[in-house]
Amino acid sequence: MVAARRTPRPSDKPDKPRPVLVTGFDPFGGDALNPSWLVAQALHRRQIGGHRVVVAQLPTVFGDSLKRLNALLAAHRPALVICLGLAATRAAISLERIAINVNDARIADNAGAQPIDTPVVAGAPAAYFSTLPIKAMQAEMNWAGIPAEVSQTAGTFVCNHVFYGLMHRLATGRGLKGTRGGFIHVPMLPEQGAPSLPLDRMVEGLRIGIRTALALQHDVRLGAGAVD
Ligand code: PCA
Repeated sequence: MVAARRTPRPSDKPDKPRPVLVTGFDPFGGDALNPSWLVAQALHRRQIGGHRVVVAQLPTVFGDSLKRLNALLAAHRPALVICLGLAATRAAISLERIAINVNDARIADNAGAQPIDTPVVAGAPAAYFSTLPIKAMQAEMNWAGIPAEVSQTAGTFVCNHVFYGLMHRLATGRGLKGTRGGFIHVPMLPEQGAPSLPLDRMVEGLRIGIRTALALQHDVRLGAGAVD
């Protein structure tokens, strides 16, 4: 007797590694460009640690930025999510430790909104920690000669808004079990002023950071605290 052929099921396919999602923002506050988007673009379609990088731009707008991010999370179901933004006063790649549940805008966003002391998600926890191995990522970037630091605040503008919304969705959203993520601020480009970092060093720093995050499920114990 010939054994009946079993109909192939989707689960028979060898698991394709889920992608890494990297986002950057459009220019804001009168700037002509936003290096966070240039860094993201430079990483598009790269293979890092066996995963393909997909990138997308978020608008520097409260609310709309998170709608776009949530749609991207649903579409890609990434293994890892890194949202990038510009922090013009910083000299190093800033690995953000914590997202807080507040919007308090010193300047208007790109749609003219300037919320003051509103929650990102009403009734949700006060804060979430990044689930990226930020200490290990900092160490690996520094060993490669790229300035990087752990940052204790992502501010209270659209970057923190997106960071908080991302972490809340990863903590509570369906189909995102095991997805880790966080936020990284990058400095200005040399042509924008000082302090700054050249684009190729930011891109290399991110490549190293992504590789490290994919390789390590848990962070290493290294001091990177701040006294003030
Ligand atoms: N930086 C801003 C928002 C967009 C960006 O690139 C921030 O740090 O909040």
